[in-house]
Amino acid sequence: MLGHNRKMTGAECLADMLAGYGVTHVFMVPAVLRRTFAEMERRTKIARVHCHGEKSAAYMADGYARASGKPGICMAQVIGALNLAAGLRDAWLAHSPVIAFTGGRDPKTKFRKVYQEIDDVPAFEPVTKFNATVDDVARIPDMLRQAFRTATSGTPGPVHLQFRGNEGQVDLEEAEMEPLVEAQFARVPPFRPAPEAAHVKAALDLLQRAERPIIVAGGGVRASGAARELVALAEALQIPIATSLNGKDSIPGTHALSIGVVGSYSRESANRAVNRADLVCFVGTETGGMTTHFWAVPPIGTPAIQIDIDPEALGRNYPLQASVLGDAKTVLAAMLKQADAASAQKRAAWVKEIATLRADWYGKYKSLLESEAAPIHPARICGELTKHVPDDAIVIVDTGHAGMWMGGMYDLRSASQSYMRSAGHLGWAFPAGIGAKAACPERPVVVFTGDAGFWYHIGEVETAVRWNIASVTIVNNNGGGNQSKRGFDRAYGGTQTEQARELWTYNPMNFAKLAEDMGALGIRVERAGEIAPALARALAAKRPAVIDIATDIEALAPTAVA
Ligand SMILES: Cc1ncc(C[n+]2csc(CCOP(=O)(O)OP(=O)(O)O)c2C)c(N)n1
Ligand SMILES: [Mg+2]
Repeated sequence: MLGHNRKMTGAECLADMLAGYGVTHVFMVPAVLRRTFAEMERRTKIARVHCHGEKSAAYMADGYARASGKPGICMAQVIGALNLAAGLRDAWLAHSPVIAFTGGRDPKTKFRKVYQEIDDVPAFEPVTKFNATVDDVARIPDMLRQAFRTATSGTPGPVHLQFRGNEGQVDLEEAEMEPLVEAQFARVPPFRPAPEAAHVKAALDLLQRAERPIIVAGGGVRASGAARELVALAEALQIPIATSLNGKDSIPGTHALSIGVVGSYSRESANRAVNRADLVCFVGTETGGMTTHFWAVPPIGTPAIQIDIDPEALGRNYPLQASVLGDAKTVLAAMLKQADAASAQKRAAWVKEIATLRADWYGKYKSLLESEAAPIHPARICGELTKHVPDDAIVIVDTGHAGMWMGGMYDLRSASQSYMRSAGHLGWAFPAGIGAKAACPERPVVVFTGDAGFWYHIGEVETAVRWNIASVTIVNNNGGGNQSKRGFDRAYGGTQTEQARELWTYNPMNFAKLAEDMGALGIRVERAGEIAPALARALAAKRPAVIDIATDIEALAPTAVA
């Protein structure tokens, strides 16, 4: 069809195409596409990272994708397919371009009770943008191109390809093929659709007329790489910025116009500011329950405008006075070009109010951020990370209390720092950190997780050591999943019984020792003053490191203000 076909095996074609797309690592549990792995070794430099579970392989691919903007590849044979599907759910929720390959049914044998086989395809449906089968070897090139095109285009997201044969043995067959790569779809975003001029003007007019406008920036800002334009527009017009958890790295927390993460896992100054606004400008956020504290912040009915690359996102949860369809970076650059900086004058009182909200928050939490308590208060870990995480670091955070502590209390100091968080799955952050470090070996990667979150995929310490993928993992070790404490208090009608703790606590554990046994650097921290030196030592070690911090099981993260 394209004129450069040649006879080759599916495995040769797949290996060449993955290398052509710039894939450096794939994450998997064998046995799937075995011949392709052999061809990768012969023909490419792709690292074939063999993991301890399909879910963590998917999380590594997800971390790889979010850190680099390049699709992350994960794989499973037929019996592991649903474990892999489970791992795609966070990528789906976070709009991360992960491509999953599985082995699957052969028409020659299906419905005959083939060993290990069920029909896996439907289970991928709710967690993918494109869920398809490769039934004929000659379809490998066009289906792989479609996988990359779909994963990276529009609002990015996961894709699943099931290759024929329980181990994807279709890769052994030969056909006339061309391993053509469309480099444009090798990373997010492949296109930057420009907005309609009238829509830009309408949104800008509203922003410039407003006296207390606020921007709520989401993950679409990071996918578009639009942080610079966002902050420049905010500065020109003097508009404060709150972010979703997924958009936390849209603006450094130390910036005077940054008011923090808004919503449920949030900073109270952000919720107060958003609820005081006379106009909310949503940029690249799906205005979901977590970001809006279930549509209470701001309340529905607050005047709103929205910028998004997905037309179906515009106005989904908040009636809009103006909507702009387009790539965030392109839209914000167009707005900046036409912005009337003189209009900033009328927002001087609002900016002062924001400064007061900022100062009040730091005043209220200073003693916790600097706490000398032993066992250590988790807020102190956040305070130390704000000060000591390197300028070019990627910070990766688990969910639950980890998401609350870090979302609310940690500040990025510079525009060159990145922040990624679990979209809801406990246990995501540690493997995601391995994937992120694989994608960006030159950048420091610092993971923050609770102990319950770390237990999930602790076997992957061995994987990180085997591949010398030197992420640094900080375990907020309080001996249980203490986010559950409040919920069980409520369930027991106020105060839970002593026995109820069996529902959410564990045996004490020294994760530093476990990490050392698996070949990583392990550092145990029991005094707040030891956190910064431990981080410095772990980052300098250039090998996988686990910092186990003994923290207070009674410390509960502040809940959202509405
Ligand atoms: C896959 C999954 N299962 C269950 C939960 C519910 N959950 C949220 S936080 C949490 C406990 C977290 O414990 P830990 O990681 O130790 O953090 P801590 O709250 O103790 O700081 C649980 C069970 C979840 N978010 N994801
Ligand atoms: Mg815990």
